[in-house]
Formats: sequence, structure tokens, C-alpha cells
Amino acid sequence: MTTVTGGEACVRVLKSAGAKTVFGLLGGSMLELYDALRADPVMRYIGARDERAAGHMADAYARVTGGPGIVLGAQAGPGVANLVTAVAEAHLAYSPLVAIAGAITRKDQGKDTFQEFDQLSVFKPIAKRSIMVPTPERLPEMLAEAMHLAMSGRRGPVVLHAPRDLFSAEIDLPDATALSWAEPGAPSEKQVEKIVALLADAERPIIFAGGGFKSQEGSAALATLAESLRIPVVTSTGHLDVLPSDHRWLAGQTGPRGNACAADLTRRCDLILALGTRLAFNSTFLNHDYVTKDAKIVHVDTEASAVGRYFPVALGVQAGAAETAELLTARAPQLRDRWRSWAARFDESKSALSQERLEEESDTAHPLQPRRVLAEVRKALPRDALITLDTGNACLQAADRVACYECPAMVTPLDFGLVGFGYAAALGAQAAVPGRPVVSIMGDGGFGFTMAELTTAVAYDLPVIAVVLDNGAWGAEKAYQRTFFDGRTLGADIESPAYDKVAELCGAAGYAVDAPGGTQAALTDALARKRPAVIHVKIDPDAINALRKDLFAKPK
Ligand SMILES: Cc1ncc(C[n+]2csc(CCOP(=O)(O)OP(=O)(O)O)c2C)c(N)n1
Ligand SMILES: [Mg+2]
Repeated sequence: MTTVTGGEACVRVLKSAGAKTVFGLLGGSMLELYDALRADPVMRYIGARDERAAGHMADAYARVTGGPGIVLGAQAGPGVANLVTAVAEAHLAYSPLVAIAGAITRKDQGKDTFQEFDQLSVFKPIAKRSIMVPTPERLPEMLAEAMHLAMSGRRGPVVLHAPRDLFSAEIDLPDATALSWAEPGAPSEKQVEKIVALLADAERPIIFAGGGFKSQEGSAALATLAESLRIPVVTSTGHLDVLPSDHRWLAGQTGPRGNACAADLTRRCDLILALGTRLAFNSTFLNHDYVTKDAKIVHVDTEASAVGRYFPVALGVQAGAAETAELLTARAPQLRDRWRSWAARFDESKSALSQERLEEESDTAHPLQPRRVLAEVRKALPRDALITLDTGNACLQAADRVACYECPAMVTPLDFGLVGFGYAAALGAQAAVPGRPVVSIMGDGGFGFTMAELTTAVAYDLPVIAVVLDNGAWGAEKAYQRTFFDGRTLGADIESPAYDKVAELCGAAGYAVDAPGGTQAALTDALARKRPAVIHVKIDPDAINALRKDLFAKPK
């Protein structure tokens, strides 16, 4: 037992959970915690220019390391309010973000005190839990509980509100014990038998893999299963990295944001082995446009309430994806080779797709087409690169065109679909994997949201390379205006500064590109320099298309 301040206690508890990096923006509500962080030889603090960005950084850090990711909303009131967007994003991404939110000193609470708002309530509907620490003694216990809640079952963000006076109070802290979390369970022998029986009956099976595989071990278990069964794998949106992009059995991302080969499989299969995916809106539109009615579904997820939620299932199993893949692999020899003609059909449609992608590499159109730029990104990046995407039309085109090899290698906004996530996320990811190249693909609008974080990249030596695809518009929304309102637009066109010059002003490297070959050359140069960089690429303003045709359909 030692006597420490509340701030010191927080740092000790964070360390006992294995946290090494904390993100935030300075505020007066937890200065003792900052002082303890400063004094600690192991912990790294990364200070952002906006709490929202700090939250995205911690979210991406959590997704890449396996969590938790810690963000400090160090200023009660406005600083904490700025975390709302980041917490909502983490909520829909099931990301174990833990926000320590400063709150008004206990004796002043409820008096409309300076910077007071009902922050406990604001986060209740958008976080897994929003909890207030009542006394100094409970601060370490409740911080440990916040991380435990974030990491257990279906993961998600937790906001721990701590009144300012708790951080300076002296408390007795028991000796630290390492915190640990439950592993997802394996399916029972009986459940494995049932899956095997359904597979044995199937003629056109596929694996529909999701974020449940998102670790190196998960990816390896999935690869072994696909190779053993010799059946194709489609991935859910944002999780293309669950298999290496050159994997023999990978079709790619399916659904509205996916490719034709993967969509063809989900439309024609007769058995879907859905592992570690919620089969959610972004991957399926929750209807049968992309997922055939005729397929039986085996749905395996760690979260029981996700199983069978949107599509009726032939078999639902609450278990981990990797654990299930490992058990099924053992049964594969008795099954494989019965799907040869199905595999041949897959090979054919995959080689057509590969041919298309190959042609994109030599597209010489002017103005530059996003597909050509993305082909150059694909060619320039080494296998250990990690890519983050944003929301928007250019990133939509990137989602299935970039290549990923070492899982986790892709971080995207997932279902909250927010613009202004990707660059900050890249900084958080870079902090998690300092030795790997991290590239953030952004639209011109999205980069504008977070360009102030260029200074964070420089100050904390985070050598992220941003590739900004500038179509002079809020392209994804402009596409809807143009398509559904006879070409009329309002607020769609934007003019951005030369982001390469902005980068240089901030101390990063800048490149301007408007011709074929330029992106690859700039990226190769930036990778060699190992410092923050922005590649501002002018692309065709007309290379945008409306994703959903049903949105503005007139009722019949
Ligand atoms: C925070 C937020 N604001 C607005 C939107 C609506 N929105 C979706 S895509 C998009 C356009 C993004 O523009 P840009 O980053 O330039 O990418 P582009 O679509 O042009 O490739 C907008 C405004 C959103 N999803 N999130
Ligand atoms: Mg744009």
C-alpha cells in the first residue's frame, strides 16, 4: 500500500493495464494526472490540437494494439464535449476507447458552475458506459473497471468522469496487479459438428470474415481455414486486412463498398460461414441486394445479440472467430475438394478483377483518375504498411483497391461514417506501430477537418504520410446532389489550400501531384525520408458517383 495523489493513482492503474501511450489535450481539470504522466519514465503522452482528434487517435491505437486506448478529456465542459464525436465513432466500431473526462469539483457541482454541463448524461447513449467517480478512494478502482468494461464482451468506449478535486486528493493505493481480460470462447464440439454437417451439404460455401479476426493470430487462423477448406473468403467493410491482399482465397470486400468478385460470391453462394462479423448495414445494406436469400447462414460472433440479428440463421454460435476457425480447420480434410467447380468460378471472376486492377495501373487519363492514384499507392507501399481511410467518395474507391498484408493493416471509420477521422487515426496507429509505415488516404474536405494535427505529427515525430485526393468538393454528397437534383448543387464545391505547402509550414514534407506517376514517386520519396508528409493530389472533380440509388427514390 502506498499513499499517492489521485493523478498518480490513475497513471499506475493505466500501466497495470499495459497502456504505454495516452492521448489528450491539456486542461485544468486533471493537472495532477499530467504531472504524474510527465514523471513516468515509460508512459508517452501525445497532445493533439482538438480533443476529437485525440479521441480518434486513441481509438485507432486501441484497434491496432488490441486495446484499450486512452484519451484524456482534460478540461471539464468544453474539452469533454469535444470528445462526443470520437466516442460515438468508437461506439459503432466496437473499439475499446477509454476516456478519462475531467468534471467539475464536487462541491461546485450542480450550480451552473463555469464550464459545467451534464456530461454524464451526454455520453450515456453513445458510450458502453458513462460513469462518475464519487470519491477519491474509488478513482483507481473505477478506472480499472472502465478498462474492464471497454475490453470485455462486445468491446466499446467507456467514459469515466472524475471531478477535478479527486486528482489532487491523497489516497492509499494497494500494490498494482496486472489487469487482464477474458478471451473469447470456442464453440462446443456439438456446434462444430453442426457446422461441419452444414458445410458437407453445401455446394457453394463462402467464408464471410469480419473484424473478429483482426489480429495477427486471427488472420493466420482464417488463412489456414480457407486454405484447408479451399473456399473463398469475402470480408466485411473496413476489414479487408483480415487476410493478406495476395492470398489465394481472398475475394475482397463485399457489399456496396466492395468489388464485383466478392459481391458475386455473396449473391450466388448457398452457405455463408459468417465469422466475427455483424453482417451490418455497410456490408449488406441489411437486405438481399448483396446477400442471397437462398444461402444458409452459420453466424459466429462473440456477442450473442449480434448473432442472427439481421438475417435468419441456420445456426448461431456465440464464440470467437479465430477459435472457431482453428477447430474447423481440424475437420477440413474430410470436406475439401468437393467444391472444385465453385472454386473455379471464383478463380475466373477473381482473375477478371485482377486484370481490371492491372489496367488501372496504366490509366493515363487527365485529369487524374482516383483509380490510377490508388494503383500507384498500391505499388509504392511495402508489405508492412498500415493504411487508414476516411469517409467520402475517394476513400470509398480506395476501400477495396489498397493492399494490406500484415493484419492489422487497415483502420477505417466503419459504421459511424464520419469525415475527418482518418488522418488523426493514422497518428494514433503510428504511435502503436512506430516501426511500420502508416499512410492516411483522405479527401480534400476530410483532410481540412484535421489538418491542424500536422503539427502533432511533427511535434511527436509520427511519420505518417497523408495522400490527399483533391476533387475540389465534398464529393460523396455532391454526387447525390448532382444525381438526384438535376445537376443542381449547393455547398458542394470547396477550395482547399495547397496542403503540401501547409505541410511544409508545419515542418512536414509536402508534395504536389497532378500527373500519372507522381503519386508513386512522391510516396517512395516520403517513405525513404521517414518523416511526416502530405502528398496533395489533384484528381478529376467528376470522378464521383452516388453509392445508393434508393435514397431519393420517389415512392411508387
Ligand atoms: C463529420 C461529417 N460531416 C459530414 C458528413 C457528410 N459527408 C459524407 S462524405 C462527405 C464528403 C467528404 O469530402 P471529401 O473528404 O473531400 O471526400 P470526397 O467525397 O470528395 O472524396 C460529406 C460531407 C459526414 N459523413 N461526416
Ligand atoms: Mg473531396
